[in-house]
Amino acid sequence: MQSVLWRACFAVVAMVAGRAAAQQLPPVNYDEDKVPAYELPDPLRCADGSPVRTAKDWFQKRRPEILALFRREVYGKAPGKPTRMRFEVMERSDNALDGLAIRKQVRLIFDARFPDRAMEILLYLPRAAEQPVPVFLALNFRGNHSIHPDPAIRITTSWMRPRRDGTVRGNRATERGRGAARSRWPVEFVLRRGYGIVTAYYGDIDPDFDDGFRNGVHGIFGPPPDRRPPDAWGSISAWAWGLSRIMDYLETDRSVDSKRVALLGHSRLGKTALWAGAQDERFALVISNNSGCGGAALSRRRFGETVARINRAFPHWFCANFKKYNENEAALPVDQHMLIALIAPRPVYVASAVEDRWADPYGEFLALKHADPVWRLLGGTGLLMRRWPPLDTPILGHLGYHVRSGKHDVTWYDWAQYLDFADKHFAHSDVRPMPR
Ligand code: GTR
Repeated sequence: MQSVLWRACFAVVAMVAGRAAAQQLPPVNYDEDKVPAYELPDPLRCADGSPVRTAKDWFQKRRPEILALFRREVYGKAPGKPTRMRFEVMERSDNALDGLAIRKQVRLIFDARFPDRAMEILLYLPRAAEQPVPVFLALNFRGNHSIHPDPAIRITTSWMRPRRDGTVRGNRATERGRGAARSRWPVEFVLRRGYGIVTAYYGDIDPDFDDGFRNGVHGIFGPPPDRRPPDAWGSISAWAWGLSRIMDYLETDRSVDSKRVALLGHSRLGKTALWAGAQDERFALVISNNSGCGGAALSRRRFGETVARINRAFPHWFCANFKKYNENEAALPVDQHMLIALIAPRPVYVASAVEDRWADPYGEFLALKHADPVWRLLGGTGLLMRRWPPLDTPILGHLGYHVRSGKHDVTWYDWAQYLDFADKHFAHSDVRPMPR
């Protein structure tokens, strides 16, 4: 009897050890002393070794080079603007939220041949505004109806991750989810500051699971799942592409000032906001909230989540080429400071949360710091602090930063800083596009 038990124990131990060996990932590092020595690629030196000395060198040579590297090696290449895209206004009220707002719900059909694959955009605009208003644009995780209890918000019918709290049943959102994410969306607060809020459910663009790229916009625009090149777009690229399509809509809406769109994203959607802002220069200001690995945090530090861990947990987020850098970050031709640099000279705000060690808060600050020379080259103020600032002490230059106390989340504190940052830049004329 005893020997049977021993054998069973041995088998379990062997199975666990075997699995660990197959994964071959070192333990997650949260110790600053164990961050490996690394050398970052220089954003201001071209692949051929020539230095970037002028705005022209940056815009005509180095920026396109870096953009191409991120497309090929990290996120994958997305198609352009679809030719058969259509917008339909589904609902509108000039007296929403007790008279504070105009509400619009617009259905964006990516391709008229696939009328069922559509994204619903929800807009709240301050009713008191007499001119086109600046807006905050951010995708949401749980459906448009989750951002506010307003009963008029349409509930998405797109796939949603199951949840035990009754807000999703059988992969479909339910009425119970109405307002469920409101702590992250201070709608009235933003409207009273004179900004609109624009949102859409990220799963309307591409459902967030690995289905071999059949559903969502990958299924419409290809490439076919069995013929995907290693630089084909992953889900982050798809969501970023969706943000550009929302911008296409905003450019047609005369109540919105499309030259003053602040793009915001949290976590995986923070990675997405940075990538969208890097590619699409129509976004005037970009905010990354706790975006971490593959977002604002430097990959080479291997602190918290690493390239290998993110690729294993979310094989559909990045392009296939990115897997070459699992446990091999030094071979990356870029690091995430260069993603931020692609947004220059437009203002960028990176926000960390000190307890969010998985996202490497200090690594997020360092990426911003190493992006700073590009703002300085282009005549911006850059980052106004060389050292990691104390907790809850925002820095507001052309580059904004804070490390908030608390956890991985979007809070009113975060929003309050973003509103101040947007006020500062949207009210001043010093954020005009640089000469080319
Ligand atoms: C985590 C992931 C992070 C971050 C986060 C989120 O599981 O490891 O990179 O994106 O999800 O988006 O909530």
